[in-house]
Amino acid sequence: MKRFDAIKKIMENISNELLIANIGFPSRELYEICDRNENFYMLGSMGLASSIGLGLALSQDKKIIVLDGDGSTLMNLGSLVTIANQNPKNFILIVLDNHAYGSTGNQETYTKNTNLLKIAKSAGFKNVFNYNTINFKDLLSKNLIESTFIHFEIEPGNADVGVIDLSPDEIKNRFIKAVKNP
Ligand SMILES: Cc1ncc(C[n+]2csc(CCOP(=O)(O)OP(=O)(O)O)c2C)c(N)n1
Repeated sequence: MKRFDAIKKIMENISNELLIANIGFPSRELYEICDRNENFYMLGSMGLASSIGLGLALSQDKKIIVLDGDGSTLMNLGSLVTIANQNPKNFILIVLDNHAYGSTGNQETYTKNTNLLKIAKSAGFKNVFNYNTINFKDLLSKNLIESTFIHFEIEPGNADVGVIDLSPDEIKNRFIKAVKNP
């Protein structure tokens, strides 16, 4: 399964959760599949989707889902340690691991040898799952009491989707409204 279908599967189960999407094709594919005010398309800062998600999780009660890439997770591994230790219960990090820097041409990352699921466990995440062995819908409906890391192994490949035709300000402002919306 490629990223596009993986995001589609995830979105079939989403209701009012706030979602932070990684830079590049993850955001573009999400925009094509299911644009909504609750999506924050992170445009510039590779590696920082999980940090942005953590800040949001700590500052309000809504559930946060971060869709990150393996390359970006590797770029900011320290964020896993910070999240696991802060441990907000309303935080779910899903790493779409295509073993590649997909958005810039599928150059291989090191996750063929380096196991992000084991790293998340070692960082201290209590809830660590392989997406293919869980029922994501059930997980979302549960009242989790700790932060969650989900490893979703996928094949490399970007869908033929357009760019996001929202300005950075539009993305930010409508997302802030969605965060504040009771
Ligand atoms: C600091 C920094 N380095 C490089 C880039 C260029 N860049 C944008 S997306 C990307 C690849 C991201 O790969 P990954 O996180 O694995 O996600 P994928 O695109 O494979 O879903 C790169 C290298 C950037 N935006 N910022």
